[in-house]
Amino acid sequence: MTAMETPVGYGRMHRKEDARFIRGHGNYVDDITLPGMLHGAVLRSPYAHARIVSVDTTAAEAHPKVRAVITGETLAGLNLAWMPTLSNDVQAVLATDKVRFQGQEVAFVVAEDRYSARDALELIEVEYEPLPPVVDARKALDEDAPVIRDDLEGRTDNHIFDWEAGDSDRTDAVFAAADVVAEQDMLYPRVHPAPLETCGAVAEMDKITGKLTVWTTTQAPHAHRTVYALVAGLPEHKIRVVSPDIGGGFGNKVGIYPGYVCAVVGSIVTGKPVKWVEDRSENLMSTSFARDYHMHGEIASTKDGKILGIRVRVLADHGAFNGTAQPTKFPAGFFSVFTGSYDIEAAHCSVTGVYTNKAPGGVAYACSFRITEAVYLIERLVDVLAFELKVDPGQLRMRNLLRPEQFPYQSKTGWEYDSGDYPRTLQLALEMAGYDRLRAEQAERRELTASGQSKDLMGIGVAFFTEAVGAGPRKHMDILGLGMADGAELRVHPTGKAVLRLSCQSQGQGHETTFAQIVAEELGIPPDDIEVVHGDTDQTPFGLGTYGSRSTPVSGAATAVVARRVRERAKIVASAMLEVSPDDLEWEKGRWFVKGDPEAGKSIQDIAMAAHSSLELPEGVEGHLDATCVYNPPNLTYPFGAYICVVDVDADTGQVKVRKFVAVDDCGVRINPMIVEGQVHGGLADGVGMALMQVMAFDEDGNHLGGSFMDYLLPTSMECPSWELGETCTPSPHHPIGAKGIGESATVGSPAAVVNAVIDALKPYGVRHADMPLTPAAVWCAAHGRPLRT
Ligand code: PCD
Repeated sequence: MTAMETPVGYGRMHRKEDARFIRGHGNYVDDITLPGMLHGAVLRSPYAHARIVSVDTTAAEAHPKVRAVITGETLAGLNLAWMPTLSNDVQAVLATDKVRFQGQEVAFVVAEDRYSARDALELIEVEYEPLPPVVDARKALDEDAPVIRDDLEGRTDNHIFDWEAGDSDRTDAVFAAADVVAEQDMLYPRVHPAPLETCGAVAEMDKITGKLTVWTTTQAPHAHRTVYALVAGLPEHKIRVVSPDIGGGFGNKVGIYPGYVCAVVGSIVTGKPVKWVEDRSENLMSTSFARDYHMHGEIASTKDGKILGIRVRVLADHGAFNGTAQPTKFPAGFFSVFTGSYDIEAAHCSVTGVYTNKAPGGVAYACSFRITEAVYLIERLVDVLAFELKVDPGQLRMRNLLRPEQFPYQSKTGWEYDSGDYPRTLQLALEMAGYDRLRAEQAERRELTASGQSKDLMGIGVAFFTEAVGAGPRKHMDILGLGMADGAELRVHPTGKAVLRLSCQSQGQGHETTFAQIVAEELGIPPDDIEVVHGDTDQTPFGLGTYGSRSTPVSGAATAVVARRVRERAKIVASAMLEVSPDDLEWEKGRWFVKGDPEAGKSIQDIAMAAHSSLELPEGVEGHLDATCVYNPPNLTYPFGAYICVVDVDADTGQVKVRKFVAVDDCGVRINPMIVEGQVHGGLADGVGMALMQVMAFDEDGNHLGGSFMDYLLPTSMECPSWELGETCTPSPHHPIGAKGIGESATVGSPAAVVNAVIDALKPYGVRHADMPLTPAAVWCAAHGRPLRT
């Protein structure tokens, strides 16, 4: 390990939380054990679509260790059989009428131990009447398609919504006048966030105090508490949601799952704490999936490669309940950022959402609300255009990128990109990769393959992405009516140590370190002297939580603001201590001193003690050193990056090896470059997984074919090259410290780079596109013009 200085403020610094994580002292939901705690297990539907004729729990109830069996009927009696989803739909907590996807929750057993709870599931008799399922989203709107949501009044089809963005007339006009139009169907397959820690909850209802405490895997503890209060009619101040250490979220832990609600009901019914933790298959089969976008994209350009317009039609498979996570006004999330990083004249998209008999969700898995789909679409389209025009995809991008002087840039679909210098970032990536040398090597290789001397194909993929992260502003963005702003509170103790309380929630990103670094940078208090408290609604201010890489853009801003407020308060205290006017004081990191007399100064630690002492403060100035802030972001932040991937493809087997990957990211000011690099490494691995290995497949009966890590493949170090990272820095002009989010950038940008590389390798075969995942079979079939049988 390289030596690392501990800076006061920004810079590389080992993560404070790692001391407990790498020694096995993390405290996850499943580590929580309470006296008298019982264990819950969920009975799940074996069918994708079936009517429930009857549920007989007699035998399960007779099991000696079973304390309660809860069914949809029990919940219906409490008015809890259905709960709201993040998209203002409803979802069954436990099924009453029908099951609508394989793995859906049907009953909940509470027993003395986990094994008995599981055993008793087998004693429940459910009679099902199977119904034909809708598996293929493209058939969901057929005349004769079975209606999945007959629970919704007046519902006669599987249509959820139509949504559009951009100017369709203008786009049509631009297309009509263009020299070149290329179009491409592409599927962003259903994938899953698959965090290492599955979801779970421990619920404890204290009947004497009336207080409900829920320790749970949530990325948004405050929002969950409000939803519990509204749905169950419990007083909000009597609910405490605690999100302890979280073993990865990736969007999977944004929503509320039936198991959480059942644990709460189980505790109310039995009067004991109830723990429910799902297993791996349950996580993969029933919790929030991501993507599942069938896209038809068109790109128009002049004959010399100036991109003029983009037109897109999307069919979105939302599963059995519309539970996608995004701000209310955006049913397709931020998909309308699909114009990407290019200077174009017009754009339009229309998105149709449909129900199918699959698990609900549609979370922004490592993606700010469907931006991954948008980036993949545009970056594939640009390569399709390069293919048609027979030009280099790197040069085609360079020619069309937005120029620095165009920022702040108003996109054709309504976004205001805050800042960027795209050509510089792409140029750096091309140089780092040795792009020209790579192309020369590829040309030599192609000659060898053409003359039959080699079977090795080489591909070079370029992708450039722009993200929009850090939702709100709250005026435009809310989830279930809760505006997207976040709070921070800072308190400096008499001895100069501090505690920072945050509404956002770390799932492994290192907030205990980076947020302490923000305070350290602003106040000069060493990061080790700052305790970061998060994930407990009793101890932290209200806010909407962590997803969409919003912690740094929103809570990070709130943190800088509270630290600056404390600094201003410290100035008044220092002026009283030094008996000078505040206007005569100047700040340097960690102390206020008298202008022109640097010796006469007081450190922040001295000031903290004085603020709590008997020192006489000016009229109206309260003592102590505290501040609070609710930060309502004026705009999103727009990180961006240029990625270059090099692959070797075995022409005989279709096996792809990622040889090299260069990633240049720009997330504005970096608080902790080491953490930023770790975030990028993780996201790049995700991208390789999605591009080459991952898909949630279903058979024609709606059986889930990816219920274990034997079938749903996660990338390991074996599939990943040694990442080569570069950096440019274009600060966000509206963020107090100029930072933009980074947590999801690499997952957003990398799939397109990998796919572009593989398709580039197959160019000698005339291949222009093939859908992810590019498994050996998919690559081989694409190269040989055969249909891929899935
Ligand atoms: N940073 C720095 N600098 C800058 C930015 C940032 O330093 N400029 C750092 C911070 O502080 C943190 C990190 O980095 O620590 C990140 O950040 P952000 O971007 O802000 O983000 P956040 O909010 O914090 O987080 C979230 C994200 C997401 S969203 C996801 S998916 C993922 C990521 O994060 N997840 C995860 N990453 C991660 N990691 C880990 N380890 N784990 C996890 O789970 Mo979603 O929407 O939910 O789907």
